[in-house]
Amino acid sequence: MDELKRTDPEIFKLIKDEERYEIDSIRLIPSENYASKAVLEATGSILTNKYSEGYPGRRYYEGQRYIDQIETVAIERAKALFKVDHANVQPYSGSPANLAVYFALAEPGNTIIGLSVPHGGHLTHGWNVSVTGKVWRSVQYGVDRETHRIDFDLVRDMAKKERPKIIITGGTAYPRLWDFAKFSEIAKEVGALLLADISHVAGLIVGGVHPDPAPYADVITTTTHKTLRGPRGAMILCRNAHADAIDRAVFPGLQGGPHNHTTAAIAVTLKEAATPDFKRYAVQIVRNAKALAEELLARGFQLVSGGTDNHLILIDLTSKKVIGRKGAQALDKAGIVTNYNTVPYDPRRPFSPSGLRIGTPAVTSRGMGEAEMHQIGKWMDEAVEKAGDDAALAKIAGEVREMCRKFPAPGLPTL
Ligand code: DSN
Repeated sequence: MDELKRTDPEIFKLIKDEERYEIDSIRLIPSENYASKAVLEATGSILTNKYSEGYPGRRYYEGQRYIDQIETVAIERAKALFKVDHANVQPYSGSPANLAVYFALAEPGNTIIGLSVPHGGHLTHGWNVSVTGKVWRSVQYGVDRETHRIDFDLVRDMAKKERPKIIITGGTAYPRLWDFAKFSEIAKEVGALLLADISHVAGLIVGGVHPDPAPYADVITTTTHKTLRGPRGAMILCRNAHADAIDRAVFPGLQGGPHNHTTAAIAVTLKEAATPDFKRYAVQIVRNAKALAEELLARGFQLVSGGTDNHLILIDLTSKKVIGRKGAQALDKAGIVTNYNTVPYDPRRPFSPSGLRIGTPAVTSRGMGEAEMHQIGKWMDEAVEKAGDDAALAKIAGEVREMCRKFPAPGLPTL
């Protein structure tokens, strides 16, 4: 980045500081990862110079001889990897992708049903502060108070009563598997379309360690940067019957020119995700999450739903007598990056909730395994215990740094 250093030393320095932070900390935010060098190179390429509104072979700008080929490669790889009829790789991120689906398949005021945010859903699944909860009539389901698992009786009763146009599965803080077959059964019973937002688990699906939504969902949305380990972007995958409506909703309905540098990086990501190495990584993400959950449970942490089946763990810190925000701040000082989060039926407010959300995709990308997860669980316990004792937290951060240097992160230099 010599030229950046010369042109804008201030931004250069901040990027280098962030780089050092990403190398020297244990990053447990379940939606983050380390994209490969190849993905970073495509993202930072000259493709950022191009405008190409439209789709391959149907553009509103001349000069698309290479862009058309790049987008076609990305589309074909997405179709093959996720076993779907149609792929749109242009959504700027997950939120616009979900918005495009509602815009394409439901009229304003039609009912949509999704998992509520305090129970692990996403803002764009119809939460009331999101445009998706204002333009469409949103009714939200939750998890069972005891088991913290999706309450399918509730979903079925709700669907029968509300007659939604779209039922949404998927979330951001649900540590269990999504039963797409069951959701599809309910959707069919009430004549609704099924949307599977697999943003968090796309990499696990590709790796064969999470059920596959393709046989059940009418439409699938996914970001490309979480377990899938690509650039910040998204895709909409669907059956042929919905292809035209989805494409029209993305462009010209909601977006202008696609971000071609991202499209190229998505293509690279999909190539990487089709390899045996990626499958091994996906299997290890789940093994690591289970090992970390086991260590935390043994140390008296209370886990929502009692554990995990996927890449993420939701901790209710109440048993440790620390609130989520304080816990996350102490952990950050100890070199362990997490995010505070609500837990189901949380008596506290979203800005200062009771929980912590963690996950294993990024540490798995660094090659860490079960032994390191047990060590991380030990450090987490110590750090939460020592919240407020900056010297003790700094000591843990030193140990964390030492371990991190032994596991070079993809896309980042070795120190
Ligand atoms: N904000 C993302 C997450 O952290 O899960 C979801 O969009």
